[in-house]
Amino acid sequence: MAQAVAVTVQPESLRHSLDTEKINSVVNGKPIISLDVLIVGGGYGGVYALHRFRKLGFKVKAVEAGSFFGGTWHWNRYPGARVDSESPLYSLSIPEVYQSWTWSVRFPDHREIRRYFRHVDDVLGLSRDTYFDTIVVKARWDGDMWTVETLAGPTFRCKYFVSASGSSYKRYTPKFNNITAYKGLLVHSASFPDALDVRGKRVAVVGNGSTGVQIVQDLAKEDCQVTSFIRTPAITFPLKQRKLTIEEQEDQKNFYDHLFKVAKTTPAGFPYNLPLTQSIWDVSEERREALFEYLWSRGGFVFHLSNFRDLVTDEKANALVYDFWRRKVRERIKDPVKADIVAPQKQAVFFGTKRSALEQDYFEMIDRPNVQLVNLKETPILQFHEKGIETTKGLHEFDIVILATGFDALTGSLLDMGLSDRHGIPLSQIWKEGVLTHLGLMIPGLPNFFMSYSPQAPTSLSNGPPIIEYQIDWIVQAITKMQVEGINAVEGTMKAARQWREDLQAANEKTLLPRTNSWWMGANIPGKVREQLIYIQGLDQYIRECDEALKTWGGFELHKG
Ligand code: NA7
Repeated sequence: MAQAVAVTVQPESLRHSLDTEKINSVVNGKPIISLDVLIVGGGYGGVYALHRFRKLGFKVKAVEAGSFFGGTWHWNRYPGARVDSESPLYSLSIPEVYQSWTWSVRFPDHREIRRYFRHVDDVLGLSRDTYFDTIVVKARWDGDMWTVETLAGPTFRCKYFVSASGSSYKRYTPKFNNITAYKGLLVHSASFPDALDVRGKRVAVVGNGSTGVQIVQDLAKEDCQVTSFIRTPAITFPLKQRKLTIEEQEDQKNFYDHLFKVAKTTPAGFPYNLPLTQSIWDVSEERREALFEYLWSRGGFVFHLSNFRDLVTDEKANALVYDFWRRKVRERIKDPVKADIVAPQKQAVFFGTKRSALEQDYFEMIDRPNVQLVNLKETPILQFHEKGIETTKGLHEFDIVILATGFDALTGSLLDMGLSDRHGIPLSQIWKEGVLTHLGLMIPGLPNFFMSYSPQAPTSLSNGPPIIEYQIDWIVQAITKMQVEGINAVEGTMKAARQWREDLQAANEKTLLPRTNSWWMGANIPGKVREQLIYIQGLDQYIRECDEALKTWGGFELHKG
C-alpha cells in the first residue's frame, strides 16, 4: 500500500506539454526530449531551480511524481500536518513571490502551503515547463549527456541533471507480522486520503515522531477513539501558534531580503539569536533555569537552537536540559500513567539527537478519555490481525490504522531513481558501504549530476528554504563557471568524497548523536548503513566550505573539450 507511489498519468496535461516541446526523436514509442537541464522534483528545490535556470536562458524542464508542485506537502495531507518553520522563514526569497503573498499563521498547515505553491506558479508560471505524474526510473551518463527515463512520460537527454527529490519521499512501512491480514483501512501518513471521515471510528496511530504527534494532537479533538502506539516518546517544543496580520507582514516585508540573507549565515537557517557560547556549567542554577524559561517561552526550535553550547556534546548537560523539559511537560498531564509514557522519569533518548516535534496542545489532548497510549517498550506489537493490532497484552480492534512510521530519509529517493555511474555501476553499489558525496552536492562517477536537500549536507538540520536555495545557487554558479571556462563535465573525486565522509563522521563522533537511533543516522531502516547522513557542523560553515571549493574546483575532476 503506502510504499508505492500512486501513478496517475493525466494524458491531457502530458499532451499539452509535449505539444509545446521540440521532440527530437521517438524511440520504442517514447518521445526523446533534449534539454540543457533536467530537474527532478517539484518542491521548494525543484521550483527554485526551475525559476533560476529559466531566468538564465537555459533550456530546462522539471519532472515531478505528484500531480502538482508542493513536494512533501503534496503528499502529506494527514490530520494536523503543519510545517515546523515559522513564517516568513519557510518562504522562497524571490521578491515577486513574497510581495504578493501573506501567511495566515505563524506555522502554516499543509493546505496553506499547497496554496502557496499555487501562488508561486501563478506568479512564475512554472507548470508550463513541468511534467507532473512523472517518475524517473533510470538515469545513465553516456560520456556526454544524461539519458533519463521516466515511468510513463518521455525520455530526456540533458547535459546537466539536478535532483531536488526531497529527503522524506520514500515511505517506510515496518514489516509487521501478518500486516496483510488486517481488513480495515491501513494508511501511511504520507498517503492519507483527502476526505477520510474519522467520526465514530477507532483509529490507531503507530509512531511518535513529529508526524505521530501532529496526528494524535489533531485526532484527539475529533469524535473518535485514538490509540497511539509509542516506542520512543518524542521530545517536543511549544509551537506558540498565532495568527499573523496582513499589516505586520506588510511592514516586515521591508526587511525580508535581509532576513532571508541572514538566515543563510546561521547554523540552522533560522535568523534566531545565536546559540550561547557559554557552557551550561558556567552559570548558576538560577540563571540556567531563567534562561531555559525564556527560551521555552519563544516557541519553535529556539529552545534547542539558542541553548548552551554543550547541549548535544555533554551527557550531563543534556540530562539537565531533559530534566527541565520533563518538568515543563509533566505539569500539563493529569494521568500519571500517560505522563510516564510520553515524559518518562528516566531519559529515554538524548535531548536533541533525533528530530524533535513542535506541539500546541498535544499533552492536554493525550489526557482526554478518547485517547489511549500503548508503550511499545513494555507491550510490543506481536502481529497484525484481521481486526486490528495484537500486542503482548491482547488484541486492539481498529477501523483505521495510520502508520506514522517515517521515511527512508535522505537517500531513499536518490536510490530509487535508477541512477548509475559512467561505468554503469548502480548508485546502490557505490553507496553499499556508506554514502559518498563531495559536499553533499555531487557523487563521484556521476558527472554533471547535482543534488539539493541531499545527504551529507545540512538538510534536515536546517530550515528548508535557506539550504535549498544556497545549494541551487551553488549549482547554477558551478554550471555557469563551467561554461565560461570551457568545461564539459565535472564530478567530485572519490578522494574528496571519502574525505568529506570521514570529516563528517569525525564531527559526529564528538557529539551524542551517534548514540541515538535516528533517521539522521539511517538507523530507522533495517539493513541501512548506520552513519551520520547530515552535515552537522552548521549551514554557515557548510556554505563557507562549498564557496571555497567552487572558487578553486577543490575536490572536483574537470573534463574539457
Ligand atoms: P520519524 O521521525 O521517522 O518517526 C517515525 C516513528 O515511527 C518513530 O516514533 C518510530 O519509533 C516509529 N516506528 C518506526 N518503526 C516502528 C516499528 N516497527 N514499531 C513501532 N514504531 C515504529 O517519521 P515522521 O514521519 O514522524 O517524521 C519524518 C520527518 O518528516 C519529520 O522529521 C519532518 O522533517 C518531516 P522510534 O523513534 O524509531 O522508536
